[in-house]
Amino acid sequence: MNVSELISALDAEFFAGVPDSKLRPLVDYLMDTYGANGPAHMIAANEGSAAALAAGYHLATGKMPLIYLQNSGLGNTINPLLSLLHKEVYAIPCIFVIGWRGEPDLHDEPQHLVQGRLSLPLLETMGVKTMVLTRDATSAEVASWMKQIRPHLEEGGQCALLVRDGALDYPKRKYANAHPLRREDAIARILDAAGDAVIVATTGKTGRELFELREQRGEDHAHDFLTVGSMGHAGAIALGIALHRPQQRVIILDGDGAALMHMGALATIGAAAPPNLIHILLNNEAHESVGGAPTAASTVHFPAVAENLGYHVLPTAQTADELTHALLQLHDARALTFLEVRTAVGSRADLGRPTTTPHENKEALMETLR
Ligand SMILES: Cc1ncc(C[n+]2csc(CCOP(=O)(O)OP(=O)(O)O)c2C)c(N)n1
Repeated sequence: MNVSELISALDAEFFAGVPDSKLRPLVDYLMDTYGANGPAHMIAANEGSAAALAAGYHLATGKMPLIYLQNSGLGNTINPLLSLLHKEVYAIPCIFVIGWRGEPDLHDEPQHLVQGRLSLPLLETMGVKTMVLTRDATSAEVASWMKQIRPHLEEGGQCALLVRDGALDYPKRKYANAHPLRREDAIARILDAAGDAVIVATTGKTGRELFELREQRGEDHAHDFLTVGSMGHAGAIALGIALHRPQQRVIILDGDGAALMHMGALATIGAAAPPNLIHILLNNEAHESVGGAPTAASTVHFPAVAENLGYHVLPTAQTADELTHALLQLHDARALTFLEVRTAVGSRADLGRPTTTPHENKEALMETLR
């Protein structure tokens, strides 16, 4: 279904969400039509924040907002859904449009399987009336379903469209920035300098590139934690390791979208300040792994934030040479250190996926940490 037909059928005028690869047609349409930070469309730091933004829109206008997300982010919305939006609390009607990773009958990565299986029952348990949007669904069907559930929405209930693969169409938008350094090349240089450090990589293509680089270098994966799900939590995972293995150097390979998603973790890390922890932010100002739509990073000065939170901060690296220079300084770091690396938007078309399971990854890393 064409995205603009879907939006007319839903009769929505305000959109907030976190980008998702399955919802790329919707996100690209919203970017082309409204940009990312206007009154009609906001890309939020996390899905709970998108739901709260939507609540504010309803309070201001009385109208019904649309919140979009990948089902991985459903957990982030549960708190505002059940204690803010729900009809037994503030009764704020809204429409969720949810990209369905791990949908039944389609192959998907291990981190999506449980969430995929539970998405529909979870929504039903929370009282969210849900329609599964398939490839052959029509906008007339969506409009008639909306009519049917109108009493539920008028009472302050919520509804969701759970979007199956290929259900939405819109031409792909291209995203780019002015930075020359590819993320994969940055990770390769970081590996050259990492020695026996443990690396906690963020969700998405960073972990996939790390995995492939280890294979290319003939190295095992026993020093890496790939954080295949749980976007935004790599920093806190690394903090837990660093505090309890003080002799072990630990590197966080973070993304700007992920760092923003749970930015409070930076404060916790700064407060604990383990001297064996290095936080490297691969900042492409984009949610590159799910299509490339922007994050709020273009208006954030991460090094200044990190410095104020208690990190020792190295100069930002924008080129491969600057990165190599910064990594030399990291070698002697004896304090919690932050390094921002500016990277291009993009990745190899033939990038693979980890061939080991999350369980095997965990066991191997724990063996290293023992
Ligand atoms: C809670 C949650 N929301 C959304 C996603 C989908 N998702 C996976 S990677 C990603 C983008 C990550 O962006 P960033 O951290 O900037 O890294 P980049 O992909 O640009 O390297 C998103 C939105 C997810 N896995 N989990």
